[in-house]
Amino acid sequence: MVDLQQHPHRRYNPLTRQWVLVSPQRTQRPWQGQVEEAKDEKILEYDPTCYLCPGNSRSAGHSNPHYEDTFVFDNDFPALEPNTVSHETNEKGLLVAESESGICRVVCFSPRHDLTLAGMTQAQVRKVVDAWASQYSQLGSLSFINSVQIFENRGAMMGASNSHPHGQIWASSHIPDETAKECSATENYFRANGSCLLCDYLKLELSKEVRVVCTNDDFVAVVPFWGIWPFETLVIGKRHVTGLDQLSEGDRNGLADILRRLTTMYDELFQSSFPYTMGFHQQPTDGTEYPGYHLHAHFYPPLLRSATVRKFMVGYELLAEPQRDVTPEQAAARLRGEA
Ligand code: H2U
Ligand code: ZN
Repeated sequence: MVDLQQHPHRRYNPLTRQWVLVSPQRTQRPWQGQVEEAKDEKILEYDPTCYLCPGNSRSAGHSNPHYEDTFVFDNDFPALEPNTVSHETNEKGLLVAESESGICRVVCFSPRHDLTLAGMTQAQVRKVVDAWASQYSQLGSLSFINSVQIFENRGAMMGASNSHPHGQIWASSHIPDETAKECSATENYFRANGSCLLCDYLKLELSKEVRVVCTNDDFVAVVPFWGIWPFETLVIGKRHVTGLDQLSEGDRNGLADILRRLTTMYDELFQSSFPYTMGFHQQPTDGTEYPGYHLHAHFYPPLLRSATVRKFMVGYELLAEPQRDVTPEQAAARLRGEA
């Protein structure tokens, strides 16, 4: 086997059926590009100007209750609306459009303005897991909702508008592209092999250990073999379930534990509140069974080599395919605090 830590090569992502170019020989190159300002501002426990803190008012005259753990509300500026005008456009297969309807919600993880998932207790994160699971079931059971995307944008670098710990849910009538890509790849794999792609992948990763970042009895976090972002991770359940709604009590505690531990490892890596987008991929809620679909979460942090140097998807990556220098194996070792 050729040493993948030495030579440029491509890796295949079986979930999306796309490739990534890996160039480990480039990690030594000097950095003269943009450097972000390191911000170390003091965040208050309660911010009277925050639109997510308990008791405060939001836009459109709504005010938040004095909530004690999580709080979910309909986004006041939703990207999707339940009652859109239904339409379809198709001119020669070139000018194609269709209406899209849906529901957008905001999930406050904690009444405390200054916390992050890493700083919350396992019991507090468990409440967030419960809120996500219940939203998935609730929204997914609506006849016009066929896919539920739960996500968190953490940090100004990722476009989060507010440091209060919160995430979003966009539930839509159509199955969006990333979910659809994964669905078709995992269902094809299931039909061809009679087993689940992520169950099989997890067995391989647990036997090799090199890309594993942390584990508990129920979940594993790995830097995927095919990751695009330098410190991208995938959180995979050890048991095959298709959505958060199917997690047992024990699994939910396990998920809360691994989310806390992983986000703590991220913060420790560059001694800062690590920015990322994270989100869950779950079975579509269109009434079809997807036996090959395995619940998982992706973490996509934008940092390249330190808290102040970020990765941009530009040039070759926009025009040809994504590329990385630090290998997934090196990134996993750094996240484990070994390198
Ligand atoms: P982000 O920080 O990821 O942008 O999420 C905050 C969301 O909160 C955003 O989608 C919504 C924005 O539309 N929001 C409200 O629903 N009400 C408000 O009063 C302000 C912001
Ligand atoms: Zn707040």
